[in-house]
Amino acid sequence: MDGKISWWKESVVYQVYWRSFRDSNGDGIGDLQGVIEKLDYIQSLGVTMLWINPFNVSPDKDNGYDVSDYYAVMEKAGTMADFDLLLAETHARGMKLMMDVVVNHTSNEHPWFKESRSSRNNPKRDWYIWHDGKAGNPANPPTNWRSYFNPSCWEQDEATEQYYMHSFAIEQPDLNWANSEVRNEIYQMLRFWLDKGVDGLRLDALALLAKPEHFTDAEDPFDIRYLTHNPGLHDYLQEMNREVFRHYDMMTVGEIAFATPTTGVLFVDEQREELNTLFHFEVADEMPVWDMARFKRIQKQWAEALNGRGFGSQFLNNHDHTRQVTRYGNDKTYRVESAKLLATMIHTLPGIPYIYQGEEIGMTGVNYETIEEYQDIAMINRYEEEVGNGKEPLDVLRSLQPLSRDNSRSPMQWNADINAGFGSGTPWIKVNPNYNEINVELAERDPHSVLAFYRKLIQLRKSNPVMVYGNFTDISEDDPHLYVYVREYEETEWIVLLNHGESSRSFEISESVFGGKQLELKLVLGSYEDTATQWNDGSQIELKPYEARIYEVVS
Ligand code: TEU
Ligand code: CA
Repeated sequence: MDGKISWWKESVVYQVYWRSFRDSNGDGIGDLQGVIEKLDYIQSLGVTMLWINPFNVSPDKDNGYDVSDYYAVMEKAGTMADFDLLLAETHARGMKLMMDVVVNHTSNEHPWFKESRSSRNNPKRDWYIWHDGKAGNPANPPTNWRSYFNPSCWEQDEATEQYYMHSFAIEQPDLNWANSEVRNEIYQMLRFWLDKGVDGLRLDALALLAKPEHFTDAEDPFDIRYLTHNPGLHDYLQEMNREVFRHYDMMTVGEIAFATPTTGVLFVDEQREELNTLFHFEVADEMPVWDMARFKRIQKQWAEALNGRGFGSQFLNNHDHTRQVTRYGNDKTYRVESAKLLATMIHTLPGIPYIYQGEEIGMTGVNYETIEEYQDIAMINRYEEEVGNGKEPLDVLRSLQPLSRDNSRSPMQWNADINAGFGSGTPWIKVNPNYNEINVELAERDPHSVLAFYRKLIQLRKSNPVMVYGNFTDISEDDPHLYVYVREYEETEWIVLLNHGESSRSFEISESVFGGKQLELKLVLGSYEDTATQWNDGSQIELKPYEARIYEVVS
């Protein structure tokens, strides 16, 4: 990896889903003051940047991803003064702040949309995507396309009889990026926040900005890839870079659904001047359960595609997925061990590591008993659709629970007090009943906790550029449980050994990989306590269940 050295590549990002983090005023909803209260804790982790989910004014149909005023703070979150204080206090602690901006769509209550829908010849009509019914028949939607959250991405509007497009909920109409007035409004809005001192932008649903060239039926409407990666997308991003990004010392990360290594590199190739980094979803959206062979293939292909050209990200879940230890580890017998193993992997693979709040104490997914306890619009709409199609309600509930987005949205578990220390009011979403055993206070008292291990991993990254800039070589090939790879940078060579399995396994480090030299290894970090610090006897390395080790090659 011979790309340039940049501060943002050295980031470790902590994602704060503020409404579930800490409620400062007892109304049951987390808020910006709550984040401020916990900034010392966040700083104590060693992370360099916070990603704050959307807090702009919003009717909150999709937890803030439906914005009705980009220039103000929603009441639940607090005030603009709270935001300014959060930014200042974050900076005062030597950390940076990344905002989450939603530019593919607005809320249907945004004044732009209200104008746009008011008549066919309103000056803002073209700011959204309006179409007649199929073959001129107002009774038929223009195409058979689905949205992420509904059976159709089209909603007919009474006033004008036309349909508007919404890639997500009905209350989230898509902006028309082909219209330069729209683009300029968005650029101006981004500058407003960057001028305040925001250091980074996480750009929501970017793959969807450009719409399909032809509005014709899809062969398989369930394969919604047609909503993404359409012609014109890269022109918009290059323009956004020229108009906004390059004028600030900032970091950008694009949420790029359905990016493959081949298409993904086009967003982050340093020569192309679009984005700094991206999230791809080949794991979190597309790999429902742990699959080592598949995961290795994904990592290898991305590392090859990005090598020397651009920079990626590492995460196993965000606020849209179930928690990683539940989905990809073992959240019962090996909760602590598997949480440490997954953490080691995310922090040692190439790319910027993202920690989703609560992951650092090994929080687990939830299982609410009834559909009424779920809050997520994606889950609720899908439930209604399937029950409406005649399926057994309980079967539908059971089938949707494992991947429900609410799995990661239950309140942060601070201690064993009421509501897990989240706040005094009844939380907007139920706490996970396991908060008596899994919480920050307990983790702080235990030197072998998941939390203590995260702190060590994060510190390592700060003093070892090999973790950021090192080359990546997988030396475990197709072993179904062991993942072993080498990172190499200048004179430093690290070997990472991970046993993603519930029995002990051994690995022989073939010396041919290291040019036939007699290996001597020094332990950098191990997830079990009793690991010898030196290894030089040439025998196999034996790893316990879910054990993770990082070695430095000394000779
Ligand atoms: O998610 C958009 C997205 O493209 C999906 O791939 C997402 O990963 C999916 O919901 C997983 O189940 C973003 C936000 O992260 C999400 O919270 C919003 O609901 C969505 O955009 C609409 O703004
Ligand atoms: Ca509150």
